[in-house]
Amino acid sequence: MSDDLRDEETYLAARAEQLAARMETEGVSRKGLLQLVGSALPLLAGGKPLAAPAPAAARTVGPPIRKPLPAEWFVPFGTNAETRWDSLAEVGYEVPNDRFFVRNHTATPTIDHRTWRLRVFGDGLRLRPGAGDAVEFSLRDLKRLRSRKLTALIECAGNGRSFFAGQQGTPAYGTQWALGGVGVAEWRGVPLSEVLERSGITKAAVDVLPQGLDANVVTGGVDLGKVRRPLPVDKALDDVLLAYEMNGVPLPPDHGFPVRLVVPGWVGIASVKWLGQIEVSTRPLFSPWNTTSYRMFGPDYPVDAPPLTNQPVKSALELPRGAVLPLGRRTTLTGRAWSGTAAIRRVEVSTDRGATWAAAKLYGPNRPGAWARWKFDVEPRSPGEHEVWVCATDEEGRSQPLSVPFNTFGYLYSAVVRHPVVVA
Ligand SMILES: Nc1nc2c(c(=O)[nH]1)N[C@H]1C(S)=C(S)[C@@H](COP(=O)(O)O)O[C@H]1N2
Ligand SMILES: [Mo]
Repeated sequence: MSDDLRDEETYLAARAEQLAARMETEGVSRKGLLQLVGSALPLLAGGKPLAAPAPAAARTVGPPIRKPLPAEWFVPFGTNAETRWDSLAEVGYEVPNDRFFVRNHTATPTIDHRTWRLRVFGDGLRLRPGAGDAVEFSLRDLKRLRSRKLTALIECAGNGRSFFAGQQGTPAYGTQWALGGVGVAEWRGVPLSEVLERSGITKAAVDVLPQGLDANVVTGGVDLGKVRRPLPVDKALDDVLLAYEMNGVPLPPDHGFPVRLVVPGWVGIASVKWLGQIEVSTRPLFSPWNTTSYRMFGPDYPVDAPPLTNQPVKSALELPRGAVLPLGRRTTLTGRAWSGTAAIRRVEVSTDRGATWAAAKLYGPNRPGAWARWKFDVEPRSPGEHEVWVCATDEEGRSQPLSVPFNTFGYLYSAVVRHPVVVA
């Protein structure tokens, strides 16, 4: 495999070709793949079998999410729960751990940090003679390495999915999140690059495959195995953190205790929780999470569209939908805006359904890979039902459109969200 695969674009193109080749060897035509995906049957699951099982055993007992989910902070969706945006009006730049959204494919596992080990293996490592077939790190080993703090946002690729139905009349398959599948925290841990270098990563490595210790994901009668999603080596060696702290305390069970990845700017699925092992490979790797899901499918996308990487530009109001704004009195609307690629340049607000826009005031930190807070004064003069529209633009000029092309799984909804309010 050529070194060119370390370059992200070449890499993605090569991977798309490999996917197409795999589809052929597995007897699935391009049209057939579309149909499969349309009916949400993850038949292309798998990829090559894993070299070895994870060492630490995880048990699952009790409810899928461990922490309390009070109705004033969360909207629950089975194994997932989204943060209520109106509850963020009261909090600072970071979302406190007890309000941070949870996205679990199965359930939060119980992991004993004393026996937990991170196992790094694969043909992309040069292992010391006599070192066996893998390098292992205990939690104590990781904590001995120099730590780094990283304020970063994690957002589910499906965040905002419900607006495909609600605003565009085309419901998408999956959890019907409003906008609360997102949060910013201050993470602390060890750069993934440090752990990969210490494990002996070679120049020939192109893909890194982190895998969680939570239960296998079974869907439609098909066992997809453990949650795992290949990361190009460029990204893995860039800004990815192996986090063991969230907002100054050990990672809570629901957020990946004892160690998770934090992959800044990328779709949340990249930030694998309850990390158990990392394969380092000289060939592109596949899993259901970069083949049959977390890619764009649908009539507006090519069948070999690449795996999703960065999140788009979005914004949200810290206000309940249908909130009552007092007639003739000044009210300050607040919210946040973010982009998977850059800091936020400006946020504009319209109270006349897009006819005119006015700039909101950004305040506080405005970090790439996290979010910017903003406020906007309104003094409503006509009673009745209105809408507040918010449009953010990032430092690279990406803006929120008024609508976005449909995709089957409803990923990356970045259009302006029309927020209903009542003036009375
Ligand atoms: N092992 C594992 N990692 C995982 C998941 C999972 O189900 N299992 N869900 C992913 C998805 S889809 C998202 S959006 C984020 C959510 O992180 P959070 O629950 O800490 O908010 O974790 C990712 N990491
Ligand atoms: Mo997600």
